[in-house]
Amino acid sequence: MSSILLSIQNNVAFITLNRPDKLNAFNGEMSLLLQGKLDECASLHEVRAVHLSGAGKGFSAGQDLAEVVDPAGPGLEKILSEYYNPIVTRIRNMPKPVLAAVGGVAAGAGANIALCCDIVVASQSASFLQAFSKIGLIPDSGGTWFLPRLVGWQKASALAMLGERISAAEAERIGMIYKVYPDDELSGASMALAAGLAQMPTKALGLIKHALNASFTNSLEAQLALEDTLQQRAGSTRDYREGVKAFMEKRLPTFTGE
Ligand code: T3D
Repeated sequence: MSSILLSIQNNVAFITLNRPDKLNAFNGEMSLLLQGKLDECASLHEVRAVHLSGAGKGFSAGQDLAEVVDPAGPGLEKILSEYYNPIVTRIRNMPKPVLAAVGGVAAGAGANIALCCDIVVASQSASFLQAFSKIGLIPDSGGTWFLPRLVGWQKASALAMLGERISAAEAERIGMIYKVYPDDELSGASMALAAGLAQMPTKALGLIKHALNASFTNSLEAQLALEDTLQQRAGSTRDYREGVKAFMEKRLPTFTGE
């Protein structure tokens, strides 16, 4: 069985991290496979939202530590530049929403791959852990970039340095994730969210992502100019015309992602 599964239903691509006996820890093969599936999702027109989850009881325990102690394994430099960084940039640059459904522990790179998604939901029993400092590393896979933006400098420092495991409820409370659901409701709720996203104006959602990606490094003036440019693009879509027409006709819009 492949360590990454992909199925597409009703315009949603379901990607599953699939090494459940290893808590979906990433090895090189799995990282490269995930990159390939993300490319597929980005290029397939029928895919209008991506749902990322883990098989079994974890989301992902991050790097498979058995691989890093293997003398024949990849070195640290390769692990970041060839495995994790391209995953994070693919998720952030994909012009479609990516939702992470965290149904168990998300640790190390596993946590930060979840946190780089556009919307993160979790089950009540899920947990998040910047495991890096426990083994003498620093948060990677964008952790030092996303964490302060999500939860502020103080919480980010504490989470990164202490490496404490925090509950999904705490992650929601501090703004690290969007929402927590009871364990038996996560799957249905996250699929419904992804299904809803897949019926929305896909190009506008991609442009929202583009604007948010730039917002923390732009000046206000630069961000206003970017909004202006991107709004012109959104305004030239079929979905914008349909949204306004449907509003005027007092009916629900039918968006096609065009
Ligand atoms: O050089 C580099 O490493 C560069 C790469 C950096 C990116 C990274 O992601 S670094 C961070 C790597 N991840 C970790 O350090 C997390 C290590 N795991 C844990 O701290 C705990 O396992 C968890 C908090 C994730 C879960 O705890 P718990 O009590 O729910 O489960 P467990 O019993 O510890 O783990 C279950 C099994 O999964 C266990 O195997 P066993 O004893 O049943 O055969 C455990 O060894 C295995 N496992 C968990 N995490 C990993 C792992 N095996 C390999 N790699 C792992 N990361």
